[in-house]
Amino acid sequence: MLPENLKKALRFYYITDDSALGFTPLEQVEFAIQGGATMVQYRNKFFSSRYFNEVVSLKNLCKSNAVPFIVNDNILLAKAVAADGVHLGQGDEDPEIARDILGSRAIVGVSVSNLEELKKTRLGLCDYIGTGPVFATKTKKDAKQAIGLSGLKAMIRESPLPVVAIGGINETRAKSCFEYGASGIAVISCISRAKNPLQNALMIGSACGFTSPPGLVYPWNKEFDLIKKILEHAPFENTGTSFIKVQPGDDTCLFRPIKNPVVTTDTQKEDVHFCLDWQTPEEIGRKAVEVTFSDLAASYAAPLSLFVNLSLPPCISEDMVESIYEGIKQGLLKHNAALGGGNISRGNQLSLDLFALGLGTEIFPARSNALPGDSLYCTGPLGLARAGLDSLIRKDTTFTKLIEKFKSPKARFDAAQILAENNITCVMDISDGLAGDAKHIAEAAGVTVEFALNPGHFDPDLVSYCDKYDLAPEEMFLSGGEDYELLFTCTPEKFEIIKKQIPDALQVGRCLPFNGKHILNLPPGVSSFQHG
Ligand code: 3NM
Repeated sequence: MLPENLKKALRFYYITDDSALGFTPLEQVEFAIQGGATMVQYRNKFFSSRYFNEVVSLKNLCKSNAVPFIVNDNILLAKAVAADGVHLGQGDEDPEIARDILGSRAIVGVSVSNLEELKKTRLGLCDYIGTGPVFATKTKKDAKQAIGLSGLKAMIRESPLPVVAIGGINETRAKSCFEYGASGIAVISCISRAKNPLQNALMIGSACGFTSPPGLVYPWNKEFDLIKKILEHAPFENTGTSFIKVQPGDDTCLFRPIKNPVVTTDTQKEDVHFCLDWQTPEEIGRKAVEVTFSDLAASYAAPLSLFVNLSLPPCISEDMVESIYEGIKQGLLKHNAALGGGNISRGNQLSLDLFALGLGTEIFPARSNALPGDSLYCTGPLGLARAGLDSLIRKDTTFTKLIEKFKSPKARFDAAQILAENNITCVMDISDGLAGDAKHIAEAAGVTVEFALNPGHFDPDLVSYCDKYDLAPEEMFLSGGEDYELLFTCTPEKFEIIKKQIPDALQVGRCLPFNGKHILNLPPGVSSFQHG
């Protein structure tokens, strides 16, 4: 999780009570989230497998409310329910094991009750510390003596990580903890054992500075209601002419006959192509449209219609699905395309399968049209999206242009139009990376592509990013995918004309008669193999 998101998530941290008489953990968490809880930890000192389904339901509820879900102590349970992380005590397993099993993106928290423990803890492997008890508590049987606000202050001063205050915290004490510099407060009994837990949760939320509690969102479950809702807002018309004769709602949709129909498909999968930690559901929807339409741009086809099959895990809320569709709608409106239909089904992972129909022209720019003597060009700088993704993985949000390029690529219809006007007949979009995509051209056209990169053409932000992390910009340029620039071939004379209209266009190589190898001049460490 990005540091700024983590700080927000730590603010109101609810921990489930394994000994509350009145309320189940699910009820407790519902109250907490309604009060504004920003993080939930499942803590059950009597855990056994009979509680597994309870943990899955809690995780689903949290995910549908975009609240990170952490498991106390039990790394394997965290892994089994795909929790967002784990919280470890001093006597629990080493944070290194948590990292090995849960990965670098997991949230790893650790309890630290004094400065000696702070020194001993491998903080570099952790994301935050929980410190307490700040005030006396009856909830944790083996709690140490309260450290008070002065103890909290000392810990905050020494800790390089955000500090969450825990132990005996109520609304008034929460405010004091924030005044002393805590990033967050963690509570149990003030909600779980309260006479009016919702009221207490709301008061804690208000002490955390939340003025309007978010309300509770339930995981989606009714496919047809959701489809109906989505269809109410979808664009079905292309302004001007409508190509769809019968709109979705029937089993199929009927198109008017068109000349040169061009068809393409794409898939966007959670944790492969996008990540809900980094991208909002709307951004995911918009990007899905752009990347699918990018294939149409590369074929000189105007987008007409998009079909979307959504596969949803149970933890996704209806709100999230509607936001994904809101992003899709924005993408469709931008390109004057219509929703042709789609389907929603249950799956283990959030994924979008997309299918697009476009109106082609008389020229179909095929990869096989590259000729020896042509040079190889792209319509803009490469490697930016890969560097943006890399920076998100490193939790470095300073390179906003690179991150933007990863999150919000643009299908280059503008450049495609200029290439079409210049009768360029070999074009493809760079989705997998220049090295691999150029190889597709070489193979299809039976030529050898010799790379000829000019380091002076590398984007300055890419260069500074690579300098910062000791990375090779040419490697990002050649193998980083998802820039969605267009790759094309033509004679150097024709390129002179095109360059005037697409000033960012640049040469990346030359096409030679096939000499036994499809690719020449690939720097060591860069592969033309596609990872998909
Ligand atoms: N850990 P309440 S105090 C789980 O000091 C826990 O590390 C603590 O519950 C620590 O909000 C505590 O009901 C119990 O006091 C917190």
